[in-house]
Amino acid sequence: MLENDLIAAPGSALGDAAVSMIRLSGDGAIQLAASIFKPRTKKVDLLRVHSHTMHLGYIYEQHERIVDEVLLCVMRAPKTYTREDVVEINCHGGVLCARRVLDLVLKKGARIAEPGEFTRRAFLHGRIDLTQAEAVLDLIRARSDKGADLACRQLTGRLAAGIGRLKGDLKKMLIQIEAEIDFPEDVEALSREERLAEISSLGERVAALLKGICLGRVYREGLKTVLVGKPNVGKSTLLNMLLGEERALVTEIPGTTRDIIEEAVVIEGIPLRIVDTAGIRESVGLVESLGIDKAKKEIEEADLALAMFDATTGITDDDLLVLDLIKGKNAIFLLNKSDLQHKEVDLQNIEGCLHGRPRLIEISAKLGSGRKELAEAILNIVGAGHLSGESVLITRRRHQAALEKVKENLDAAYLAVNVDLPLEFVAADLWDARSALGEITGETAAEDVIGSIFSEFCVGK
Ligand SMILES: Nc1nc2c(ncn2[C@@H]2O[C@H](COP(=O)(O)OP(=O)(O)OP(=O)(O)O)[C@@H](O)[C@H]2O)c(=O)[nH]1
Ligand SMILES: [Mg+2]
Repeated sequence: MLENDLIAAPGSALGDAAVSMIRLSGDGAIQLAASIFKPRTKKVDLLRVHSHTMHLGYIYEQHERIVDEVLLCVMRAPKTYTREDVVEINCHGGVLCARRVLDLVLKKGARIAEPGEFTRRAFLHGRIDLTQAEAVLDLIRARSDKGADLACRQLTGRLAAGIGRLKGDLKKMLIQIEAEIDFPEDVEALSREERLAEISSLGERVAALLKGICLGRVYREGLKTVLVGKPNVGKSTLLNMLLGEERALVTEIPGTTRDIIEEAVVIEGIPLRIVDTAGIRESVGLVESLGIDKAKKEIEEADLALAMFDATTGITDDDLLVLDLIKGKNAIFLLNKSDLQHKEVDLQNIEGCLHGRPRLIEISAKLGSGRKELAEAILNIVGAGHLSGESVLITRRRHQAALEKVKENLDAAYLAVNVDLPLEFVAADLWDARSALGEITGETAAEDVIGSIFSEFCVGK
């Protein structure tokens, strides 16, 4: 792959639409466009037009055959998405027009872009850092308003700036330490207390960033939430209620749901991926027990379990199986069918089993009652209540892993100062911390990490 060779790709999804866009970037983009473009106004010469201007005209093949009427935008390096010459050809919508224009530019010498290659070039040319490239991807894939807001914030460089400030402060500390090592006579040394205070204040800032991780990831990926309970307790009814449509089959026969059903729903701004599962019980037929095995696997992978109990039956042996399965998981307990008569002893029974757990929320999945209380419980679990509008949230495991490394290195540096190890040791830990920060923004990230980030992109971005 050459650094600036000419690439092309559809910039919009191919399908029936009013307008489709083909984007070109790299050396010769404007020359190629000029060779297939005939302006409506004779005076326009694409090779000379100002940067960031639009031009109406026709794309044509040899023998003057017109391929499409287009609005063509010329953007000259370096003020472009990729920092290369970029041409965007807005042609008529529909698969065919875009295909014909794309085929023509490929025939004229452009190469089809790899997924994420435009954004990769923006990164390689220093226009954006790795966190901003990731934000582009998150924005495209956002599942909720909040997720999109977070991605926008990250795109403007908020996270990058925060990391930059940490890096700057680390650098100041390192300069001081190196000076103390190299010129002990000329430099006034920091006291041990001063140095410890500096390191621990940095450590606190990193810890604060790490705190927001769970929530950031939830907004990006959705909270994986599994509906679990014995057969017939009303899991599928609850799924349908939350979705507002009859998605899952509901019958009065226990064992109705056999396979996993997963749907996305946004509750109070929190995106959930809700999974309906087969009812859990002992001794059943083969197909149902396969369903139960799948349910168990889903429970293991879930961020949150909504454990449902039936007010009309009270706690049974099957409920005990359910309680056992969700041991140690984030769970919310729902007492369903509260619209029906329930036996008083049963409620006490269930609460007896839940000691130390949050309270039981009474709902009626059938009538739709208890939704507000359930939403509140979910907000509480993800900690969204403590989120201020301005906070920077970490959304990726990659960032989390790097920040944890930074924290470890800072702790090691703290310890080294505390036990009066030579300053060289402290410096080594701080350098490691700095390099871990660089992994987040991309300066010190390994090539395969960068590659795997861009491989998530779609073609044309
Ligand atoms: N009265 C009342 N009936 C309910 C309520 N929720 C569910 N039901 C009824 O209970 C029966 C079972 O509901 P489902 O949603 O199929 O139960 P499930 O937990 O998905 O059952 P399986 O798929 O067999 O595990 C149906 O007849 C529902 O109409 C409720 O809140 N109140
Ligand atoms: Mg069901």
